Amino acid sequence: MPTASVTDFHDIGSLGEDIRRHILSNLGNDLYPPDPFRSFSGLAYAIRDRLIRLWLATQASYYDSMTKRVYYLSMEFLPGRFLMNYITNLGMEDGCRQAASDLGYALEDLAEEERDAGLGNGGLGRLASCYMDSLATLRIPGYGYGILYDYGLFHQTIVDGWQEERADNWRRHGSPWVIDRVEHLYPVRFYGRSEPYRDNKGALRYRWVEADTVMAMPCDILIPAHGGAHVTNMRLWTAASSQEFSLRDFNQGDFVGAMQAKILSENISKVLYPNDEPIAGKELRLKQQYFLVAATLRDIVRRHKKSGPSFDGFADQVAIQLNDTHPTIAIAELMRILVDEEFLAWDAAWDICRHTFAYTNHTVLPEALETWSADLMGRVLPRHLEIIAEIDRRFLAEVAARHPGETGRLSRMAIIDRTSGRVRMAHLAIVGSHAVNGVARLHSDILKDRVFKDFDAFYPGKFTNVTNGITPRRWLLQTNPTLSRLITDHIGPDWATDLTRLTDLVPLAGDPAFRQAWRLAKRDNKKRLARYVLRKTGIGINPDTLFDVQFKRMHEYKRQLLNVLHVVTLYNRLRRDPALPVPPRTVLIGGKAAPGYFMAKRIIRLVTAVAETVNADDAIRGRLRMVFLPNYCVSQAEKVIPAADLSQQISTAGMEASGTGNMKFALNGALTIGTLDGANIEIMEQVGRENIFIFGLTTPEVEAARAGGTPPRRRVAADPELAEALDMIGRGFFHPADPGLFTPILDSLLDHGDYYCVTADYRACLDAQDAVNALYLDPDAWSRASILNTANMGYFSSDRAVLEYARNIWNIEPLGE
Ligand code: HBZ
Ligand code: IMP
Repeated sequence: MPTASVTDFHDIGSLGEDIRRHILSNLGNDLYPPDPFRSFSGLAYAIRDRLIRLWLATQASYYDSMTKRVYYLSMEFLPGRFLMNYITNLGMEDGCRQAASDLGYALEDLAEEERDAGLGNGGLGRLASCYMDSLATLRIPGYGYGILYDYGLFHQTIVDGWQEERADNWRRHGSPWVIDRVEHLYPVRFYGRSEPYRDNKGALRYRWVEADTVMAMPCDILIPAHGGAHVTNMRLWTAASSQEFSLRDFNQGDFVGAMQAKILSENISKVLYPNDEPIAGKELRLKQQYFLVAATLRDIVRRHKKSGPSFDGFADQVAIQLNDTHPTIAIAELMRILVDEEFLAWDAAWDICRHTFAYTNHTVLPEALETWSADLMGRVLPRHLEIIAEIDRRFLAEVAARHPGETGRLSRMAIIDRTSGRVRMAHLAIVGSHAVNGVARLHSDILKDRVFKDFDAFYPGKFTNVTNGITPRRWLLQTNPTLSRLITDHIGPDWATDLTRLTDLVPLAGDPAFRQAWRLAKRDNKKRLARYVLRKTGIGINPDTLFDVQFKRMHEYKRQLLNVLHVVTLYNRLRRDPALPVPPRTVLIGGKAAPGYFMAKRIIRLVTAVAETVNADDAIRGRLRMVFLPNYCVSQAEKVIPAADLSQQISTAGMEASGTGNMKFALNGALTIGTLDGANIEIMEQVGRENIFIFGLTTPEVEAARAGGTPPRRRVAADPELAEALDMIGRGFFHPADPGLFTPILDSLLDHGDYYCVTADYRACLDAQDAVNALYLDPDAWSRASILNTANMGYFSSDRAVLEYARNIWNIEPLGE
């Protein structure tokens, strides 16, 4: 087939002409009156032309090399905006800048016109997007598969200090990057029943009958490699109704009823579920999961069958990575396809499954381990429940054979929990995969030693670790041009694809001129953020203060509350002594709370209340300011991260699986104040104990504290500053109109055992903050530490992580040049 060469996109037409042509023919408009969104769209379509050519060439090269491909299945992707990412990766910056200017705009202003694709909750979804970037850049044949939600994660506003949620209708004005593939529609079934029958050889078989059907339509979003020579794609499914579908219903004579059924079926891809919401019993969520899985496996099988009808070599051609348990029903679906539709023997099918799938776990919080009621699953996916029961039966027979008489072990390990009648998706994922990984060393150890101890003993070697990584293209090159230029001027440009090259900065950490330039770059970014904060909140912040930032989902285990207690204490110290020798500080906090998470929302209210009081107090003016920045999302992260001096990563030890925000901040030269949790431990090992502020209980100490350490009230009584801070919060100092507002927060600390160890870590946190202040007062020492942070973050590139997956789990080699 004719394909474009990888280089000819530069001359498919002048960019300016293409933009005008697209505005005319795609948008049905011209340039008058000038309109930034229209100009953005025109530019976007012109870039998309170029991407498509490169994508076609890449796809052809996969077929030519008959290579194994990886499928990254994820209910969430969090790509954010695309425009600047495409421009940076394709090396089109100069041309685009000129084209934008010809249209009368700065390129940055056009970029602001784009809505974020917020198709994920947080870390898990953003990780998937970083891995897409690395797959493309490393030339690893692969795809992301997910759902194209009409509504992404809700938009957060703050009204009277409280979080309010608004629908995120991100595609209302169209999205130039989404390529509808109307030619590839697949039917996906739900409900009905499983029917046994005899085939013509008399063998007992099963088929799924009387099911409802929904159509899945693929939409592609392209992902270019750095340098552009290779473009892969995410394929996101949207629920559609087909001609067939409506015809069948028409024939039943009930037009409006048929239309209603059609509309209901399209609900499947309507909205992303926020995490931290009780998902149990949410039938629509189970349908979303199966919708993703069924459509994706159809596509995988379709592609596989191009090379012949046999499934013998399937696992040598296909690797499927399950991003948490959310797509785990894929294991039952592949079994169903192989056994019920392709008529393979159970054992042969099971062998293929186990060699194909691998599972990544992202949490050890017991409340977040996914289970489905067998009743619900049996109703929605009757044949899958039967298959899972058979997998369970065979698995438990193996366990019983190796551990005779150990009924306790059997019930602990069962896939279907007989007591609760629930299907444990993590157990299905472990049993049906050849590899299971955690996302940081500590987390993987906790999986092996605690959460899945029985499974680790039963399957030696199946559990492994792949510490998370982030893409340096988006998280340094693209979002921090000031610092990137400085780095490239000194060590050349290769760090963008080999992040370990940043160690060439180490000698420069001792160079006063370089330190000075480093500080100026940071100051530039802080000025930009200050303008953004003023625009979004009306609050002025001073770029010459220490920017202390904590941006992440609001959760008790992430301990934004501990951050607030530090602020209240600092406030009290400053009120007592306005001349206190500490650097002036700006504390910035951002993050969304799940709409039904009472405590997280109350903590946001506490942040806004403390901020209001502190910012209004003339006695400490210029010394301390606090801002809650609404609607944290990828595009906001791109503004906050380059401007941070201090990155707060202060989760209760043992609870944050990895964290990836911690990596982004450190890569951009922020110093971390953090606990020995998740990837913080590995960051400490890389940047050096002396260049990070570590404090607080370790994981075993947290366990000991919970098992019966000092009661919180006794701790508070023994620490006057802590007592004072809690007393102020408790008696309404920050919210006189309703003094009892924060009682639930105090109760959780004082009367319900302080599960997250906020009071236990308070004093250590304050001590660590004292060390922060001391270092910040010595600009040269601070800059040195900041440079050494950036210089030593090479390990946390998603290229390293994805190569580990490719070599140790997928058994795929990069294609090479
Ligand atoms: O995954 C996060 C972990 O909390 C974080 O430590 C880790 O760095 C990151 C990437 O490995 N987990 C999530 O972000 N989890 C979710 O977003 C989530 C989404 C839907 C759910 C449950 C959790 O139903
Ligand atoms: P898919 O892999 O079938 O989704 O196809 C993606 C793109 O790869 C197509 O649009 C074609 O450009 C290209 N392609 C598909 N099948 C083949 C093949 O058999 N040989 C070479 N290129 C192919």
